[in-house]
Amino acid sequence: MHAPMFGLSALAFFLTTSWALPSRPHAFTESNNIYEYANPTWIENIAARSNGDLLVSIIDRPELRVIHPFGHPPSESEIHSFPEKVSCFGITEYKPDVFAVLAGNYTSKNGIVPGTTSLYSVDFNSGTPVVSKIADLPESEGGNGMAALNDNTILFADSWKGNVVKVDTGTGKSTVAIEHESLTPLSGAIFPIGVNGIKIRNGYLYYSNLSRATFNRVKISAETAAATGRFETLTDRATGVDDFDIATDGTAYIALNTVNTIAKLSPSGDFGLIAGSLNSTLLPGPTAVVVGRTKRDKGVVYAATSGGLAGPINGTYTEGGKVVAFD
Ligand SMILES: *[C@@H]1O[C@H](CO)[C@@H](O)[C@H](O)[C@H]1NC(C)=O
Ligand SMILES: *[C@@H]1O[C@H](CO)[C@@H](O)[C@H](O)[C@H]1NC(C)=O
Ligand SMILES: *[C@@H]1O[C@H](CO)[C@@H](O)[C@H](O)[C@H]1NC(C)=O
Ligand SMILES: CC(=O)N[C@H]1CO[C@H](CO)[C@@H](O)[C@@H]1O
Repeated sequence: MHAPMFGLSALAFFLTTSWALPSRPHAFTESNNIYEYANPTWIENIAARSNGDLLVSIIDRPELRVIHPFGHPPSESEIHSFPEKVSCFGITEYKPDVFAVLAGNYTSKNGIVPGTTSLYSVDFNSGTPVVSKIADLPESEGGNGMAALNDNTILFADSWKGNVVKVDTGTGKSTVAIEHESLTPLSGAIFPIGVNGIKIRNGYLYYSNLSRATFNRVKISAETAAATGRFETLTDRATGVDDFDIATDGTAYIALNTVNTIAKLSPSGDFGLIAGSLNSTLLPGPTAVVVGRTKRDKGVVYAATSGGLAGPINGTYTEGGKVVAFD
């Protein structure tokens, strides 16, 4: 139960054989690498559009980009660059084909500049993406993962303060929605990052906490996002945990950034490593995960990586951030 479910070579075999199945024609290239950027490029977050395009945010440049995974070969381009910012963080869809994106000033050398994060809207409905600012967030230290409570309310994780903030997309007003010890950074941690990724499923807010190595959930109000139940830690073995996604069957796929691995937490509570390993170059520094949402990529889990910038493979190897698909 605690051990990896299968090793790297078994996974590679699984990937190459499953890609060749006729039920999934032309969906992907033979390789499980969908797209790899130049080194250095830290992909921070990933979200899927309803047409299958993958939106990725870059943390070492203030860019939101798009990868077309079904192309031959897959291609990518820039959606928007935020010249008034240094980095891009979380992405979440809050209305059909309208995404919220966080951008602010973060560098791996100096960390976050408190109060520099802003929330933007990126609307794809007219064909050409229309970018507008929803709100500046001067009271937050910085924003990270995001989830939409409804089409007028966005929640984001302030990883450094260790709370969850809600933003009214109409007025731009932001207020702290959830505070609890399990959201806070552990004092003395190497990375003082508390709540990291967040997702809302079946009335629960699921959240990871990097410095505490936990994956947690709490029942929240559908109107106010206030916690209405007890805070449950589902696993405290999520070393290096970053962002995650939850499939329709309730399985959570969780990026373990510093150990170069993707873990899986089943609805029954079984936790195991499913892809990558500490010294493998399959997934250097996975940061976020998204489950495919079209017919063509049903059952596919995409992982985005930092290229190992926070912790090079065997202490030396880094590469450009990439998006990898597995089944
Ligand atoms: C944030 O970064 C932008 C773009 O580099 C810069 O113009 C701005 O002064 C920075 N703000 C702070 C408070 O560091
Ligand atoms: C990974 O690499 C490190 C540094 O080279 C080494 O100490 C460690 O034993 C390796 N671990 C595994 C599981 O191969
Ligand atoms: C580190 O890993 C990279 C990628 O697998 C490999 O090319 C390199 O030889 C390794 N270096 C050491 C010192 O193990
Ligand atoms: C591993 C770890 O830090 N676990 C902590 C998770 O958060 C709860 C508080 O909600 C602590 O009690 C655990 O020690």
